[in-house]
This record gives sequence, C-alpha cells and structure tokens, in this order.
Amino acid sequence: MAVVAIGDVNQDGFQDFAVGAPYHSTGRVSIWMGSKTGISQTPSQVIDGKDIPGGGFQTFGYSISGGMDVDRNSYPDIAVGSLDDRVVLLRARPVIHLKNSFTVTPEVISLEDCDACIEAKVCLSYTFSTGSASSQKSISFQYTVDADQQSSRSPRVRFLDNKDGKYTGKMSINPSGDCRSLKLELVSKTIQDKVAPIVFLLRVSLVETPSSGGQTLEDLSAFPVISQKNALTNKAEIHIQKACGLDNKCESNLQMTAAFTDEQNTPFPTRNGQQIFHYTTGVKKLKLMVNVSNVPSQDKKAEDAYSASLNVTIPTSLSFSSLNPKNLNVELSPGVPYLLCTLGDPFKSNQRVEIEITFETTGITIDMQEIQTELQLSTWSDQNDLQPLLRVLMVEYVLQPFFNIPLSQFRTEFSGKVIGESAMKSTSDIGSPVEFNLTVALSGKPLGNLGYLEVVFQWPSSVANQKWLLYLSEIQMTGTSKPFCVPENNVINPLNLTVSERKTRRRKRDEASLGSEQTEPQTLPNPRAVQRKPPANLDCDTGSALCQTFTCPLLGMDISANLTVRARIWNSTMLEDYNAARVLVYGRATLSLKTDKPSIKMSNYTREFTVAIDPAEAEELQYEVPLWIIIVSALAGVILLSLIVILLWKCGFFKRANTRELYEAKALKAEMKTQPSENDRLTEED
Ligand SMILES: [Ca+2]
Ligand SMILES: [Ca+2]
Ligand SMILES: [Ca+2]
Repeated sequence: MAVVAIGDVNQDGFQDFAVGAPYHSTGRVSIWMGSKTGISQTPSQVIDGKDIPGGGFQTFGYSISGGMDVDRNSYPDIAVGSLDDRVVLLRARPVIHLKNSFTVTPEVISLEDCDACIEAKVCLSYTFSTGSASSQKSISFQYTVDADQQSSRSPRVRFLDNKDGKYTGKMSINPSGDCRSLKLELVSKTIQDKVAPIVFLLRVSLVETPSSGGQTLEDLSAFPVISQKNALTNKAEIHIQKACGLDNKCESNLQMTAAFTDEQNTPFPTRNGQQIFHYTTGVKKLKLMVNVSNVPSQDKKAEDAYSASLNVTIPTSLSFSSLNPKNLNVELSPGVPYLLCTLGDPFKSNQRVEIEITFETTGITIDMQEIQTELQLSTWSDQNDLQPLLRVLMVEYVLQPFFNIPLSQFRTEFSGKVIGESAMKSTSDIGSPVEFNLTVALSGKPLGNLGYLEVVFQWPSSVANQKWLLYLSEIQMTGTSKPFCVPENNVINPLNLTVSERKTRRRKRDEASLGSEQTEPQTLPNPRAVQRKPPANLDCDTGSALCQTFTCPLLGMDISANLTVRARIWNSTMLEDYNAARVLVYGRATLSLKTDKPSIKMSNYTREFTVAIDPAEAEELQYEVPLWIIIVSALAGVILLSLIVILLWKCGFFKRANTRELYEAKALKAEMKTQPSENDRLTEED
C-alpha cells in the first residue's frame, strides 16, 4: 500500500493525497481531498486498475508519484505505477468556480398590460480554482429555464421563442462570462390563479465534449470540473398585480356559518348543540343554509379572496336538488359525493353571500340516525385558518300511523233471565255479542326488526261492584304473525267458555246490528229509550266501571293490521242492576310503538269505543200493546157489527130485502117511473 502526498490537485489551497491498494482486485488508487474541515471520510475519487483503458493492470497503484505538473496547466498530475511494468499518468482536470445570475423582470406584472412584457436573463461566468480568469478555450454550458412549472395547473406564461413553458439553450463562454435574454408572454389574459407567484427555475450543466482520443495530450481546459453544485441552479419569481394593497399580497378573511333548515328556511331545532330533524315520509326536501363572508374582524384584514370556492359533501342519504343564488357556478359530477361552488374570483373584500342548497330526502331510511356534511372554504389568497366545518343533523324518524275504529259505537240489547256463571257453557249464554274492528296502517316502510306497534286496551270488563260487564271472547288479528291476541294476564275468555262468536246466527245478528249502526251512527240514543231515565254511563275514567289493561303486540306486521274484538254483554248484570235504563259503556284502545331505537319516534294514538245497551223487554212491551189493541179493536168491531146487524134485523131489513127481488123483476118489465123509491117505501112503512 502506498500513501503519497500529491500536492494540491484541485488548487483549492489544501493539500491532497492518494492511497494505492495494488492487491485490491486489479489494484486501486483512492484520492482524498484536503479541506477546511480536514480530510473527508470517503475518498473524493476512486480509480480502479481495470478501468484504465488499455491498461491490463493486475497491481495498479503499487507506487504513486505526485506533485508534478506534466501539462503545465497549474494542476499537479500524478503517475501511478504497478508490478505490471506499466505506469499511468493521471492528469488533473481544471476546477472552475461558476457564477450565475438569474433575473426575471418585471417583479409585478399587470394582466391588462403585458404584451411579452416578461424578460428572463441568464448570465454565467467562471474562474479557475488556480485564480486564473483566462483560458485558451471557452467552456460550453447548457441551461434550462422552467417557467411556472411547479403546480399541477397549466403554466400561465410561456417563452416567446418556442411557445412553451420550458426553454433550453447553450452558451459557450470565456471566464469573463456572457448573458442570454429570453422573452416570455402570458398564455392567457384571463388567468385563474392571480395569487401564486410565477416561479422560474434555472438549471445549468457542463456540455461534455467527447475526447478526441488522439496520441497527443489534449488541453484539459475544455473539460473542467465545477466546484460547487449549488452554482448549477437558480430561482426567480414574479407576481401578478392584485388589488390587495401596496404589498400586492392578498390576506382574505373568509368565514362561514351553516345550518340545516326545512323547506320554509326555518332552522331545525337544536338539542345539545346538534340539530334535530323530525322526519316523516311527508317531508320531501330539506336545505343547508350557508353564509359566507369576507369582512374584516379584529386584527384581520379582509382583502380579496382569489378563486374562493366552497366544497360541500353531499350526505349519502340526500341527493342534491338545487342551489341558490343561481348565478353561482356549481360543479357536480355524477357519482361524486360533493359539490364545488365557485364563490368568486375574487370574492371581494366586504362581500357576503347566502347559499341555499336544497336536498331531496329520498335516501332517508327509518334506521338512519344522522345526516352529516362537511363544508370547506378555499382560496388562493393568503388565509391559513380555513378549517373544514362539520354539520350533523340528528334524524328522528316520526311514524305517523293510521289508527281507527270505523264503527266505534256499538248498539245492542239485553233480555232473558239471570243465569249463574256456573251454568254457562258457551259465550252465547252470557248475552248479546259486541264486536269492534280496529285498523292500523303505516305509511312508508314496515318497521322490520327495528320495533313493533302494539295496541293497549282499557277494557271495561266489570262494573264498579265487580260484576261482569263486557266479557271478552276473543281478539282476532290479521296482518300479523299471530292470528289471535293472547295477553298474558288471561283477560280474554277467562272462564274458558266455548267461543260461539263465529256462528252463522251471530254473524247475521251482528251484521244487522252493524248495518243499523252504519245507517245511523250518530243517533246513539235509541228513540224508544228516550222516554226512559237518562242513560247510565259506565266509564273506567270516572270509576263507574273497572277496566282491565292488556296489550296486543302487532308482531310481524307489514304495513297494516286489523284487530277484531269480540265480546259479550253480561246479561245477568244488566237484568239485575240496569233493567230500566240505557247503559253506555266506554273503553279505550291506544296504539303505541315499542322500539329500542331512540331515533324512531311515535306519539300514542288513543281511540274510544262505546257500547250502548238497551233493555230488550221495553221493545217487546211496545209490541204487545198494539197486539192487545188490535184484539180489543177487533172484538169491538165484531160487537159493533153484531149490534148493527141485530138492529137491522129488528127493523125487518133482511125480510124486505128478500121480497124486493120480486119487485125488481116486475119493475124491469114496467116503466122506470113506476119503480118506487126504496126509501120512500121504508118511510111510508115507518
Ligand atoms: Ca486541494
Ligand atoms: Ca497538470
Ligand atoms: Ca395586502
């Protein structure tokens, strides 16, 4: 191994040295440069024996000799020896200190007044590290200028020469240097981005002319090495004139507020800082009201906001319908869940705008809990506090069911004898049947597994003294997964009697009863009962009746269900205690929602039903009276007739009448005038 001081090879004032490693492969020489901070960690250059053209070395670097300037160019050269009977002369290339100056003028351009007004000037010069500023040969450099190539947008300026944003040229210069001037023009006068500076980048590189490869020693002054890498680039920028004060820097102060409103622009109420939306299927649209301003506040200026825009994400459950004011430019791509609304370029100082974005609520489903949107303002002006604004609308799905008892006033009668409970076999033994139909329907979609509706009955089962009043026979259900309502507390047919409700006979009676209800549903007071005492009201709310409360869950209901409630009037109670007056019995049914989803709401719907019960004897009595009268009248008629007959007979009427036929026969043959008047004759007789 050979370590040899080789003088100051690069002429930087620091001594350099070379290390030979002849047995490293085919041999190697490493050159280390001295510097202000000492010797570098790694060699600045490594020359391998196998890389020497035509060398064929095996032990390159066995010996090194430095300090001689063979070609007298002021840079010391070194001779490297080997055990291969060959020596190589390694000549040092000149080192140059390059200087560039890069300017673009004017610093501020006016869009209205710039006809190829931009000039980029590139100046290059150099000195050799030996201090010499003269050279026999000039050095060729290549330079490239990039104009406004930094962002994704298309360049705003271009070179006049090639109509492009990039320009590459060559300069062959002496150490004293030279300059090139390049003219540029605006690509368009209607430039979008007036805020970002137009940046120009310069890159310089040496043009390496290939070696002639001749036998004579070439002048190395045409093949220099540039000392500092940073001298190979430069940067310049210019600005576009804006109405933003003397500094030509626009500091905007965009602010916004946003709230969800209904179609009438009334903001939805808030709870715990969040807006609540009571959704029903009748609500087709909702709005997002956004107020954007650019007004000064406290220590903030509000200079023009260039390319101000608002980006609003469209919630998945909503679809964009329209935007006000109409003159705002909106970008809305199908399938992209946001809309981009251009506010202005610039959105001027002290400007305000209210933006009304209307959405359709088509995608809101019953299990949806919230609607979210994110709003983001942006501008090319200077404003670094533009944060996204999140708006959440809590959705409460309000069910609006249809709940009705179409014939809620049922009229019936009682009659017969008091029968003991133990003697009853079937429900028909109890008394007259009572039947109600309850209909339930949902608008929109079924609840599915989100919950179910239930009907809570307040059933007047007994009177205040615990005697039976309305005995529930059964509750049949349609539109639900179960055909009958069977509440847990055994309120339906508690005596376990044979249910005879569905017999044909009953049906007919029921239909007749229902029919009469349909024709005169409002005229509850039975005309025949009017003369009687005022009706007795039996109502659980007043304590005059006792109610059983039970629930019929409408499990498995799609969007509608029907309940048929069948009951019997407890005849015995009526006969014993309410024989003389009409009885009005009141009951109630309430439709309510069972769900564990807090976002689904429904008010309770209560419907009242009544049963009007009249004693049947009253009617029978009324029928008996006319019959009696008829019989009496008939008898009286017969007696009267008999009296008349007797009277006539006594008067001899029938006798005369028998002889009269003779006269008549004679008279027919005689003249008409000879026929005597019967009356005259009778008068004469008397
Ligand atoms: Ca040196
Ligand atoms: Ca030399
Ligand atoms: Ca300013």
